[in-house]
Amino acid sequence: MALTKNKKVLDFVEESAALGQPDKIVWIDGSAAQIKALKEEAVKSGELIKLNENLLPDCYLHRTKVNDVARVEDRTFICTKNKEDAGPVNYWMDPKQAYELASEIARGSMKGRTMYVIPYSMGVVGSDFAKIGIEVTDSIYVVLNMNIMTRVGKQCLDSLGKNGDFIKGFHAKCDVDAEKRYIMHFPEDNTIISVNSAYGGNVLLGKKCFALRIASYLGKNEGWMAEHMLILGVTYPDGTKKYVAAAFPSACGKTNLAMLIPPEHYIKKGYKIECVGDDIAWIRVGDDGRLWAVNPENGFFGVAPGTNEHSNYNALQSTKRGTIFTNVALNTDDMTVWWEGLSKELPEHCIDWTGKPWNPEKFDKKDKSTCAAHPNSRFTAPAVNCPCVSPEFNSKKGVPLSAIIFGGRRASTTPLVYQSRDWNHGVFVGSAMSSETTAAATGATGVLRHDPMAMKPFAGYHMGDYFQHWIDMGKKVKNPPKIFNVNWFRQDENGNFMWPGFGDNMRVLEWILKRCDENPVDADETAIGYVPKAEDIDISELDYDISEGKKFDLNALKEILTVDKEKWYKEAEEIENYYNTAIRSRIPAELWESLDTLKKNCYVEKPAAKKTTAAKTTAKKPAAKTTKVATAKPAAKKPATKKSK
Ligand code: GTP
Ligand code: SPV
Ligand code: MN
Repeated sequence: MALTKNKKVLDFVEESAALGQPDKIVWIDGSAAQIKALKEEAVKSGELIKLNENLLPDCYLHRTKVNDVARVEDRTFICTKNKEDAGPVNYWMDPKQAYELASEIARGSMKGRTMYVIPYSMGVVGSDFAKIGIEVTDSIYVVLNMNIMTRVGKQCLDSLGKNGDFIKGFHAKCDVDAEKRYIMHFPEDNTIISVNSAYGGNVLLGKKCFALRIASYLGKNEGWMAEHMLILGVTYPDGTKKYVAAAFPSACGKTNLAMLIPPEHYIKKGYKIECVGDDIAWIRVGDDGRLWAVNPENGFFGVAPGTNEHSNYNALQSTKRGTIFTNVALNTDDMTVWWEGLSKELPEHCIDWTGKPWNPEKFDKKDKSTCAAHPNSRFTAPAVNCPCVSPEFNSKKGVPLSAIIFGGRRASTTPLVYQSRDWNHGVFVGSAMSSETTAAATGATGVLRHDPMAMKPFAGYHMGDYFQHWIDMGKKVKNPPKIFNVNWFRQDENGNFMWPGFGDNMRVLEWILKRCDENPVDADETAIGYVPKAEDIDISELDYDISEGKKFDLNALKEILTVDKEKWYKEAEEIENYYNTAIRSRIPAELWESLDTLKKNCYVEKPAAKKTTAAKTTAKKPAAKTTKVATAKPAAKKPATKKSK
């Protein structure tokens, strides 16, 4: 029975049913009894495997099809009326064509099945931040995951009232045919359509589709921000709390940083880290002129491989009850789960993520095809399970941000940490982010690619406009957070990580927050921004072997704090190339200015280099955008030569 009188909701459900033609429609009210019954049904059909009730109470394993294990960026579309509004780094489809294509694919695909109607809220129901979505789906897996990841149930419909608007989400598994898989976004219609997938980010429509792609578009129009960021709180020995948000690309350490356990001596002094969110932040300007952030989600959809007691105790604890595991291995000795990195010992009797018996003797760490768990296998765990979940997790007004941190996987060039000179320069630093690709999306891994603000796959509109929105937001905040960049992934010549990472990232966080103090700790001004004096990062009681016989020490720290001007000049040229060839238009003048400064700062005159200095150090921006920049600074650049399109 319908749970609402909201005509718009009823119409959407009716239209969806007319398309999918399910045998039955079930409204999800979010009650424990209903969820329990759905779990039982999914176990019966084999969609879920029940795990050991004593060791992992109320936990289940789900395996997806082997062609359906990650987000599919090349099949993810932004469908705006004007192609230019989707921008150059998104895939675009004409909305009319997209609706037709989706209808053709989904028509009748729910025959013989049930269509579930999931009313959910991103954000605490009834708070200023909260937005309601309705997802219809023919997958129980989706219902159960959405029930963990978002706030689901009748209260969401109640908060909509008779007339309220919501984000429409239509999901149909169809045949899980990769060739006909489409994840479509219609920001101008508040609509999302997903067909032929049954995996995480492609089908849990509240997450990336709504809370980032649609929400970033809403945020631009309404004056707030939707970002791919964790949010954490640091408690100091005197009880003071400070909050930071950090944007790292997928599988680059957000969940880990959000839940970190500080080194022993910090804990003894009384430091504590609390997790507000591990993936998404919605950010608004508060009455006090600061930026305030909430995590709109209600659970964690975290990367399983590499998660263990030592690397991320809090995440592991979060998975101990009420969790759904996707594509991890099943330990048949005790009906628990396993993944690479969970323990040093390999389980003797295990079924791999594809459902086949796994032979530990054939396991080769370097060969992903021998892995028991898929590299992008995940856990869906309720946030309440997390031992370090913040008391502010359910706060309606969110938490005030002292710092925003950008970061990525960079084997070289990018130092452990540096601070931008100001907000606009910080926006430049975010826009210039590159990171090595990971298993979170289909395609090659380990390839360096530009991923501005970790939003390349998630900005629901033109990337140049997105940069402009960041610049504009800076003008609205009286007390903006300071902006930093970190890199936990610097490698030595043999490919060893030079920084211990994980809990030890606390040492960098501490420096970052000291830079946000009224009387900030000193720093070196370099070509790229402020870099710590090595002595100001606490490396006491640190025991880390970079490689056999090479311990991490002050010299190693100095090494990963160095800024190599030559490398950075190349980096600047690369950023310029990215601006010019990938983004092309709508890039704010302020970013060109920062790029010019970077080039100038890093230019090292070589004996062989003749009188080309000026030409070399001036960013080549499209002519249309130059006027402002060219007159902005006395260090006048040569007029740009490149024509804008
Ligand atoms: P998404 O959920 O895809 O957005 O990923 P995420 O950004 O939350 O990444 P997560 O914290 O799950 O970490 C992904 C991978 O990076 C895991 O294999 C971690 O073990 C590894 N990792 C995280 N933090 C660090 C670190 O500080 N150093 C190193 N070397 N590896 C890390
Ligand atoms: C990411 O890839 O950034 C994720 C996983 O958080 S997914 O929900 O699949 O997008
Ligand atoms: Mn993510």
